[in-house]
Amino acid sequence: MTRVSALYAPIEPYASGLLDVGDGQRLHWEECGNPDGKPVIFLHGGPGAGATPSVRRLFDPARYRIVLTDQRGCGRSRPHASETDDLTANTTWNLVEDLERLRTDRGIERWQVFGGSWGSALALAYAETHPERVTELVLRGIFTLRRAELDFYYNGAAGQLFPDRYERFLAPLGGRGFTGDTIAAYHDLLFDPDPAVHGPAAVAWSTWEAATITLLPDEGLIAKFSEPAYALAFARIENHYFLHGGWFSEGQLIADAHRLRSIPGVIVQGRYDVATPAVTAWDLHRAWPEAELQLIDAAGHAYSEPGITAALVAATDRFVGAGGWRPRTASPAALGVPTSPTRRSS
Ligand code: STX
Repeated sequence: MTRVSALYAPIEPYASGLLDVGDGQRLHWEECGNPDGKPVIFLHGGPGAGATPSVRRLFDPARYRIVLTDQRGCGRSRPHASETDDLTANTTWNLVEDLERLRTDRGIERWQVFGGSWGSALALAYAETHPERVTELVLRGIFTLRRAELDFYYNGAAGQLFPDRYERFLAPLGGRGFTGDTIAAYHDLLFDPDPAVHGPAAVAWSTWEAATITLLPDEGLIAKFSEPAYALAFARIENHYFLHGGWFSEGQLIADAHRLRSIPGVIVQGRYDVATPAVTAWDLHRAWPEAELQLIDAAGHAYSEPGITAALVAATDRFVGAGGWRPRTASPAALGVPTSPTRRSS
């Protein structure tokens, strides 16, 4: 039977729970697919976006043991960042430790690490810290939180491509005349105790992202990101991480990419990604040439972009299917050749 979508059929978890990771934090996790399959951990974006049921479908459920978790403060993890403004125990390095706790708690020796956007940053931070625990890396929409990346998206450049949406993003800061650092200015609004201040700011912050991460507008995504509690947790967590540069030294994730060299990797990047422009994927590829870079010509940022979904599923299929498969080394010159994700049948 030929599948119309590149995604596998929807599935439900066979196990789930809340893991106490200390600091008063409980992390929601779930497992689906095949309990005896190849382990993979899915790392969601934002940070603060939570894992959605549709991402289960990126992996062959007959061959993968698929682990999803909601990172601290979001999704079904508790406390939810819409209910607390104390994010002191919510940093990249807390999340890296949480992944080790979850891995050992689930009895997993090594796992594939799959992450998009912020999830790619967390995947890199985790793999550079614990490379021996990572069987492969599948990364999408590469984000490393360098100052230029944050400035591009939040301080004007992306606003030149989306002037209508950027004006709405600037509205809580006084409108188009605003000239400071939007990340710092938004921090004051998002952590203001008055719901009349933090509520509209959270929706403006979150809908800027929802409106700019797809190549074509996705009204359903914008509506989801406008929901007040979702928007507040998402905006607070993202802002907190970006204000602190992810607790990375400038350029750290790419400078330390030499630690990944023995890990098979695939990097999937949309050509028209406005949130995490392709230069970061390119810089990562330069630092880690053994990984295969696939630049998808007709795609923005989101994993739901058709060409991106197909490339990601092809990557997870390859890593689970062919024993001994190794990525080809893509030279920059070879990347002039467009990648054509193949339609497969099942
Ligand atoms: N945030 C980038 C990020 O991680 C600046 C991200 N952007 N959109 C997403 O994640 C979702 C696809 C999870 C909505």
